[in-house]
Amino acid sequence: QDIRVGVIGVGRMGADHVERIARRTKGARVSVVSDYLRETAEKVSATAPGSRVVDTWQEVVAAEDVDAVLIASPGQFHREQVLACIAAGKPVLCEKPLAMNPSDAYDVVLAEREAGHPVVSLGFMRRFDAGYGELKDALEAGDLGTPLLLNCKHRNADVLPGFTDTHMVYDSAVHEIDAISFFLEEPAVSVQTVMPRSTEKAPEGLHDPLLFLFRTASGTVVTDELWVSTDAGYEVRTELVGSLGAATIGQESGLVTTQQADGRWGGTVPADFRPRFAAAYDAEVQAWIAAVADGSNVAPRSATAWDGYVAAAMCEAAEQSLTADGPVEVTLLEQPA
Ligand code: ISE
Repeated sequence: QDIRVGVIGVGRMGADHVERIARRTKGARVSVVSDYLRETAEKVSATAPGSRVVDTWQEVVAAEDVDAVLIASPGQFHREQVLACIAAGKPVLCEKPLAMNPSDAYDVVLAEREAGHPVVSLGFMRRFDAGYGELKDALEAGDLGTPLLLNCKHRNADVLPGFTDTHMVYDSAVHEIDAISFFLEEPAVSVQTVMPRSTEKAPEGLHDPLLFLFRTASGTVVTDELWVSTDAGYEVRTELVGSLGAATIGQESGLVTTQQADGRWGGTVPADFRPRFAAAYDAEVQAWIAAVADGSNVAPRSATAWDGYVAAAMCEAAEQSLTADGPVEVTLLEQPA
């Protein structure tokens, strides 16, 4: 019996997930979709045979033909929608971020705690990227020794209109912020912003590029260089410098060609996160469906509601550090038992 998935929000990311579940995910199908633009929902539903459209996200959560919910709406709606899934007892995979502030994220942690069993998976897809997995394995095996530095670069060709410094933190840097939890298994205790002058292509309200410096309690330093209006393409590189050696992932490794005509040598850069992390998204959703099917609801290595809260707490400090003189402390509430 296939897991029937209801999808809330079928813009760029949600439509990509619908296509994935309809075509490639084993043991699942899309049963219901909604979007604040009904027309968009209808278009996307037409690509997933057997799915139907409803007007509101509440109807997706309540639908009898929905066993599990995938949320791909904008971040500011996540708290309310995830809380509704918990209340309905339906496993949910929510796209990052869990919330746009730590207090909203903590509400989700507490509600899941009340429910008494795991319900919430958080869509930090990089945890399912092959390179991320290899680096994690190398760290766990002790091959790299003690982590000293984690150097991250995150570049986008462009961003949607209205993208501000706050989005840079909660939408973009949040990926590296989760990488801190994933690789180092401890949150940052402080964060500092370093602001180079901005590119002339930076949209209004955005400092671009931006550099964040994080420090963990045990003394690892994390550098996160963000540049989201490169015009070039999507690039994510991560280097872990350990006491026994350094390891780098995310180097472009696709087809490299020699262009005889103009004397160029090289490859291409993916346009955005969909092609770059296609395999990671596939693996993430497949692992989630397997976890829903076996009743554990949250796949091994998946980010949890707690990871989402910790990320939000680090994001809050990162956002404050945009206008602070020195490092800003990260404060964390206690993890409920
Ligand atoms: C977007 O929301 C993502 O999640 C992408 O991975 C990131 O590169 C981009 O900057 C965000 O806006």
